[in-house]
Amino acid sequence: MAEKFTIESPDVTYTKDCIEAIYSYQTTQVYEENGSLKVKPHSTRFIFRTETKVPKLGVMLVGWGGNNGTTVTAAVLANKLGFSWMTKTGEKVANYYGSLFQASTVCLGTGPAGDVYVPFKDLLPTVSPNDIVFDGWDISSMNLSDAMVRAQVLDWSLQEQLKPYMKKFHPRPSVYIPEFIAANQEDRADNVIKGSKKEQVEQIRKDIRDFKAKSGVDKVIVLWTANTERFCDVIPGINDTAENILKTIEFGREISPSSMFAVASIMEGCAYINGSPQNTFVPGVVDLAIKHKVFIGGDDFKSGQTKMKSVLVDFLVSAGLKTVSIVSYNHLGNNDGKNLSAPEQFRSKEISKSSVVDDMVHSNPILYKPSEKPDHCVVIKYVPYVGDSKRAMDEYTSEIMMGGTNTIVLHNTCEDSLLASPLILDLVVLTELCQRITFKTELDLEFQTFHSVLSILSYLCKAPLVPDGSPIVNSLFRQRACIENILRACLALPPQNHMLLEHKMQ
Ligand code: NAI
Ligand code: DG6
Repeated sequence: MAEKFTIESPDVTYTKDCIEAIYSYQTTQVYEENGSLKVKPHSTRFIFRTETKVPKLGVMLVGWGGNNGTTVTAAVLANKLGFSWMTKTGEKVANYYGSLFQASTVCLGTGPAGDVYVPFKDLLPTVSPNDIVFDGWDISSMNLSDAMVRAQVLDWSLQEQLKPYMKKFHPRPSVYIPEFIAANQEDRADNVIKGSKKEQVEQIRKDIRDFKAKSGVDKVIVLWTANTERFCDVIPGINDTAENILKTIEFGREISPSSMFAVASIMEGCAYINGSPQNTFVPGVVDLAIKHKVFIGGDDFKSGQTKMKSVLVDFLVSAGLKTVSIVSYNHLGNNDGKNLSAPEQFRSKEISKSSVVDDMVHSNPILYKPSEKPDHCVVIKYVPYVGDSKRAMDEYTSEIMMGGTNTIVLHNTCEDSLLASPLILDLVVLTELCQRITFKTELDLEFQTFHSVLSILSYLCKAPLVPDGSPIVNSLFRQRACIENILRACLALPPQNHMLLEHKMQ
């Protein structure tokens, strides 16, 4: 694939198959000596290699017939076919707004006329969403055209155009274990794989192979956008190691459907991403992914209220304002809201929505004592009338100078699935790109891939999954900078420093 620009540097080599970049990674090490802190700048030379051939990508969605599954499939079709449609406010044209890769830009550098921006997707060769082939599973047998109508997300005249294409898609039968999702979902479950857990996992693996063979895609990524499940207990002997999780499947012990999909994907060498909050990635699944060198990522798409929270609290705490109370209400009327009206499924969501300010609070010991945190309350209510148009109301109270308080109130209304769908595309595009990047320090003999737990996906997730012992970053702009700077490193470009020194001289 032709690059959209070339780097003129002795540190970058373009070959027929890859871009190789020598990159100087600058860090600062801090340690204590004789009661005082010593700070040492450190530089490590890395070599990054990026394969440039973009494969034909297949994406299998678990929960394909749901609001996100139908909306992302419909959006890609509408973009690919160049659809436009009339609404009461005028003509609308298919687009990928909300996607980091497709709709945001990065500053490459400065030209004679000022800063030069390119689409994020052009930094390195990436899959175009228009070329993704979709397939998937759902416990509801409804074809995707009817499921799109059921979802009530897209404008009617767009749905009319999409119907002939969408009705050709039929979700494959899936694993249904009633106690993991709300009891109110039972009447949807008419498309279920029969048999033991071992046979069900075998069937999922067969489905992946079948899709790959019939569609001719080069690789498959599997993504969970099915209902939020309850959390699983982590139990030694059951799900604590790769060996035990495989035995659990073999002997039909407790495992969630989402973990069964993760195991099947890993065994097929396919990356697996979790867009919901539950702990799919019990230690045994993580261990299995590491052993098979397969990427896993999650958890829970960071689409609206939480994205805002990870910007706002970062701003407040880094501005020296002590946020002391965060209260977040949501009401929504789609099937996600219905499922979350059950206490155990709500609890999974409450956990993932509540963890997002921890790193910001810990970063400021001037404001917070070691065990101190803001009060943080999350409420979700099911109100059928509002459908997918979720309402989120937030109140942030911070202590300001000299005993004052500052309360900020936000009200956010939007179609939930139209925020989540571009994230689904970014998750698979970024994961696929990472599969083509290897790197090593100049002291290493062999190139290596990223760690199986793909923490670079954090920007897109409410509760980022990171390798054991790695820091969890929730701050949205740090998460975005991480992606941008790693992609820049693959081109031997330094991180953006925003210093503009050349404009600060006499
Ligand atoms: P939805 O309820 O419309 O769709 C979920 C689909 O999963 C349904 O069609 C259901 O039949 C299916 N399903 C349930 N269990 C299944 C299984 N074991 N195998 C296969 N299919 C199964 O929900 P929606 O709105 O599409 O959301 C999907 C997930 O994404 C939920 O967990 C939600 O909490 C999460 N999420 C959604 C966000 C959004 O903005 N829409 C943002 C963050 C997370
Ligand atoms: C209620 O909050 C329903 C949830 O599924 C959310 O809509 C979804 O997780 C998005 O959450 P957020 O906080 O990223 O807007």
